[in-house]
Amino acid sequence: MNPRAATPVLLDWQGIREQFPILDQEVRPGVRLVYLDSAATSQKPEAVIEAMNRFYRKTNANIHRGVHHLAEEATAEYEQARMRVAAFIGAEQPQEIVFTRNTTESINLVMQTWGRANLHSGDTILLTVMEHHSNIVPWQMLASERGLQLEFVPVTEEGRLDLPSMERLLEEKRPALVAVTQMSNVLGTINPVEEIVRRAHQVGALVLVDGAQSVPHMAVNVRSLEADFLAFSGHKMCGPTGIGVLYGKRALLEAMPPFLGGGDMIRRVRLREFEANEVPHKFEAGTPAIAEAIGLKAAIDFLDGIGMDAIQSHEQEIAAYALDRLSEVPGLRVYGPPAAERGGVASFSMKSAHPHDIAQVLDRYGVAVRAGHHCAMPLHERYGLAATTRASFYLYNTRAEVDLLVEALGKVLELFA
Ligand code: C6P
Repeated sequence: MNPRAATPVLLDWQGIREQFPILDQEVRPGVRLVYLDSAATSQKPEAVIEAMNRFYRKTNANIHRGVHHLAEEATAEYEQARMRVAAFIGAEQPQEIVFTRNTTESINLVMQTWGRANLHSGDTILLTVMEHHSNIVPWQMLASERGLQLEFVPVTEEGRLDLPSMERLLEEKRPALVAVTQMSNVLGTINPVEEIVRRAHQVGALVLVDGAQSVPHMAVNVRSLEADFLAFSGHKMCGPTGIGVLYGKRALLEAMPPFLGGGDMIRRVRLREFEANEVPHKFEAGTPAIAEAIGLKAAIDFLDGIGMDAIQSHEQEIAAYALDRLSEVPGLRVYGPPAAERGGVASFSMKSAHPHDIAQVLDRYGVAVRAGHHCAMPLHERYGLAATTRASFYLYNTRAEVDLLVEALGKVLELFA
């Protein structure tokens, strides 16, 4: 992991951008698309679209079942995707990679299996106020079922985790689990997860890291993080929707009960009992997202080909430029820390206009942003807000697009003055 801006790398960013066919279009006659909503979902390069296309044209078959040629090829490609994911995040073994639908399902898997088996009345789970609903609601569900305590690390006015409070909560509450996002989808804050994991382990807690916004944008290595679980989604990292990842340390995964019941997750079934399959298949019941796993592998090949440090550095450069330019807009406040401590996300409010109105006006100029609570209502409440407008950047965005955003915000000012 590289929390700060890496050394700028000179790459052909325009050439990289041109590999994303969707970006080359007008949303209305004469209005070019400016896509600033990659934190919601990223666009896909030709290589990913082509890998999935090729699979359906040449290799499509169900996996782990047939003995015929196509079934064997499809199985091999699916398992190669698993190996590629393992290598990408520095997992020791591919068995530590469970394919899910998305980050949300990965976190729910941990809640339903590890959580149900290990958490009991009176146990504490430590979360933070900046979590996405996916890393709050599952724990609320388990807490009400089991009588668990939920504690929350506060967020400072500047958008950082309040680490002295976290320290106190770790010491006093001795949580069984700490579940924390590595990068906020609203503030862009990159949290010091390596340090958090180290401290949590010292008080005997396991740590689940929500990597939905970090894994697509920076180098994340589970061995240096030492996280027990890491959850992320393919669709935010140039891959397809419908495929997500749960990394878990092998010994933990081995000890966890299965998740969904059905085909492929079993070794043997009798009328009144079953024997679970080995990891990771134990957690992958039914026909999985085969083409999507292959698409995810292509996405990782694409990202790695550029280099995660170069991608992070490019996005921080765009984010720094965006923060500068946005500071010129009267009455606009951006939430979160300085550019060097954040990824490519800028959520803001304007005195004169409602976030949804801002997003609608921006859309007239082709600028795609997200407005709302971004599935982080408690964080918005922390700032006394119901909603913000969010611009989020990825490797294909340019300074010129930031200029178009700021220009369109000028129109918002004219309209709502
Ligand atoms: N955030 C956003 O616009 P899924 O939907 O399961 O792929 O990812 C859930 C999720 C979990 N954690 C964080 C930090 C996230 O940002 C997200 C998804 C999107 O901000 C959609 S709400």
